[in-house]
Amino acid sequence: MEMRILILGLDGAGKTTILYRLQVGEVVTTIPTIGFNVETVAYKNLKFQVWDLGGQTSIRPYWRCYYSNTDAVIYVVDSNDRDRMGISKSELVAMLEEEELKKAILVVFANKQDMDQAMTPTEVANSLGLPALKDRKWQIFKTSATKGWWTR
Ligand SMILES: Nc1nc2c(ncn2[C@@H]2O[C@H](COP(=O)(O)OP(=O)(O)OP(=O)(O)O)[C@@H](O)[C@H]2O)c(=O)[nH]1
Ligand SMILES: [Mg+2]
Repeated sequence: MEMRILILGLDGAGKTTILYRLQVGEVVTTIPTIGFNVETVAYKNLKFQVWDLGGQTSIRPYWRCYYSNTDAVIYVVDSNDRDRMGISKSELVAMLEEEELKKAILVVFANKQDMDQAMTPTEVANSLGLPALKDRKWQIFKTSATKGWWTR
């Protein structure tokens, strides 16, 4: 059985870096994603079809074209981007209201934790309003896609 996973979040959050970290275990040089990247990631006897969508303002409206049959969403946040935490929250809230994603698991990556001024995962969770979510399983991880680690 193959699980379908979407990686969403604002532009520059680190989505593409995470996708290739997961797939090949390396940091790749990225350019802003126009459209999407999709890769198959195998882990033990599991197979994931992972979609990484572009996060720029003008292409966020297309996220919804990819929602159907999604098992999990990895929502990536640049933990240093305090000024846009509110925008990130509204995009997340709008996404979670979509009927097609009602059963999807939400995993938040508080990314770029290698930087000095990073908000803590608790601060990120609160800024995104995660504690107030109803009928949604969610989990937050602190990650550094470039350094290559993630932890609860
Ligand atoms: N310091 C640091 N930089 C990171 C980390 N993850 C990604 N970056 C950098 O952030 C920049 C943007 O990363 P991308 O993976 O292209 O971001 P994206 O979310 O795919 O952006 P869009 O495709 O525009 O939506 C790149 O220069 C990455 O190297 C991280 O954990 N720490
Ligand atoms: Mg990208």
